[in-house]
Amino acid sequence: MLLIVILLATVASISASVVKEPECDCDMSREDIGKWLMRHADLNCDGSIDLEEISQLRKKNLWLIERWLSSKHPPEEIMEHCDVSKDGKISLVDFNASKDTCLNECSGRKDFVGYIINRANAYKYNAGNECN
Ligand SMILES: [Ca+2]
Repeated sequence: MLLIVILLATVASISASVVKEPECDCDMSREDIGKWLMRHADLNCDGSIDLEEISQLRKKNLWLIERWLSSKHPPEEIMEHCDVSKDGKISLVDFNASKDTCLNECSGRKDFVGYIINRANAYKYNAGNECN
């Protein structure tokens, strides 16, 4: 009996320590965002996203006031959070491996989809230069 109580207490404490992300009603999964990035933001088709490509993505899709607001988070900061291999480029492997630091919050993913991806799709950002 004591063993069962200890087992249940252990299971309860493990369950309580697991923090689940609240439901995210984002239009795209993080995985789909990574695929979109590699398909549409990789301007030189080298299979990864560099500082210049991040800058272009912002410059072409954000309004002036939004670019000014986003300047609090320069491309170098994005690289710091998403470039796991630290080679100056965000590959799909980097993106998939950085789920705890790069677009890790629902609000960030929703903003990225709303401000960047939806607009880029609307006017066909990088149309005709898609690598895959
Ligand atoms: Ca690239």
